[in-house]
Amino acid sequence: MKKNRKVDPGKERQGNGVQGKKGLKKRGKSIDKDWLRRLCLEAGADDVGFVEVDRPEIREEGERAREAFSGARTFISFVCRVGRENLRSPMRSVANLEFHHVADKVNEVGRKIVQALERRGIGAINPPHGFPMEAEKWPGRIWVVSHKLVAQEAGMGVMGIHRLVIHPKFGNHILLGTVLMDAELEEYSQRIDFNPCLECKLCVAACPTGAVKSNGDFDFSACYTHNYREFMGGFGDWIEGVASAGSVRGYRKRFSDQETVSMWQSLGWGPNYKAAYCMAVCPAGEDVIGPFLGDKGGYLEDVVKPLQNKEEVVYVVKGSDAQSYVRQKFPRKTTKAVRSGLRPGKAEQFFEALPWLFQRKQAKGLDCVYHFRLKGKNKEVKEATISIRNQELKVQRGLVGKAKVLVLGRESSWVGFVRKEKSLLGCLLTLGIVVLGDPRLLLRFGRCFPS
Ligand code: B12
Ligand code: SF4
Repeated sequence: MKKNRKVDPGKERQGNGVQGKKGLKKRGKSIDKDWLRRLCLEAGADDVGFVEVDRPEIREEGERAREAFSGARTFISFVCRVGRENLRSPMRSVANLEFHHVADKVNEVGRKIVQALERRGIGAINPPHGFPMEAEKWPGRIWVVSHKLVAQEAGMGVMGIHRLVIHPKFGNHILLGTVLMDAELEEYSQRIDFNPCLECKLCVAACPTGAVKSNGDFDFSACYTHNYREFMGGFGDWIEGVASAGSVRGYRKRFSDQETVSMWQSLGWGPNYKAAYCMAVCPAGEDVIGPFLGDKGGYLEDVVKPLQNKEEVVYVVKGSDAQSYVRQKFPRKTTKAVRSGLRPGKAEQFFEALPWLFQRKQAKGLDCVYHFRLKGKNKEVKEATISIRNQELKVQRGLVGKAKVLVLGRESSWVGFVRKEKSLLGCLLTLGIVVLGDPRLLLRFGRCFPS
């Protein structure tokens, strides 16, 4: 085993004395954990943990980290607290102010850590808290590092039913940051051995779209379509609405004056989230739990009900589970049918995105295996098996087992149809798409993935 030499990190190196990355690796320099922890807390973090980039549990994160910073050896995962009451206000401007402020803080703390490390000859980068992201990878993974997965490994908390990381002390009222560093530590942090989630399901009750399920499932499409209406795909849908409106009257028919102002506000000031109610209501965490344990009924009245009863527009995709959910559960909210803006550019993205778009309720009673065999531009064949049974979806690469429906054809035709740029009839007539099996089963398939 390589013997690591402990560095005296207290000393700042200057001018020519700064060690390059090469020297650092050659000497197998390791950093003192307590010193690094102090540095991060002084930079403004509320808690911090450290994970080796090649930890097998988060292999993909390690690979992505090296893509962004080839020398990456250690993840520094840190959290910054978010003001709870701002988040809980039914006034979203109040919540968004806090979100944006803490997001800036996370970026600033990351930057301060990087600068302090650099001054000591240690290379490091701080990927963004959220935005900007790698937009050219859209609609795939556009983020550099998954802060949640690293945070869990660093012992910063565990993802609750609502998929947010709950810190044992601060609860889920935190935003996360990660610094990638090219030095190693002698000792790394480990996951905490309990889940602070109480399984109280208040997040399920508060979510205006039904995205948070009581069994821990998450309807990505429902959350994304509403909460992110003024981000990425939602913004794209609005722009397409503007382009196709034809006239001022046409535009006004589609969009209210409030929507225009809201979009302007998001563009001018920074995109505004529509909800985040799951985060607002979560009572877990040592510092947070008191009022909930003291008076559960009162907590429900004061924190959960005002959000449930808020009169507001909820953006949903037509025919989605969210559309019927809002109508049933929230009589004071109105739905507006929009497109999510999530659409694939190639077959792989289509297969990859199916789990994010899958609408369980629409799949009721469907028991079918579909085979897709699509030919790409360079004659490359792209195959997948998609099974829907008991309202569960399974996507496998290649053609597996027997299928009731076989979809053959050109990748460009199928993707064009999914993107609503080509009609199915046109594709069938030109043999761009050939469907073998009961066409009604293909229609049912389409209804399971509205976008
Ligand atoms: C993508 C993303 C989203 C997506 C997906 C949410 C999700 N559950 O992952 C959407 C747009 C819906 C979203 C919403 C919100 N987010 Co967000 N988001 C991210 C981002 C960029 C990556 C998350 C991630 O790692 N996903 C992958 C895995 C780990 O997540 P998962 O839960 O297992 O997977 C689900 C989905 O992500 C999806 N999925 C899985 N893989 C992939 C791949 C692709 C390409 C896509 C599109 C989807 C997808 O399917 C899974 C099941 O439905 C991070 C920032 C970052 N760089 O890490 C912030 C982050 C997770 N978000 C955060 C916050 C605060 C929110 C919101 C509260 C936003 C708001 N202010 O309103 C809501 C809460 C929704 C919720 N309950 O999860 C915080 C969470 C803090 C915490 N305490 O945990 C983060 C860490 C930002 C930060 N730096 O603090 N977010
Ligand atoms: S609101 Fe309740 S169920 Fe949801 S994550 Fe928090 S503790 Fe868990």
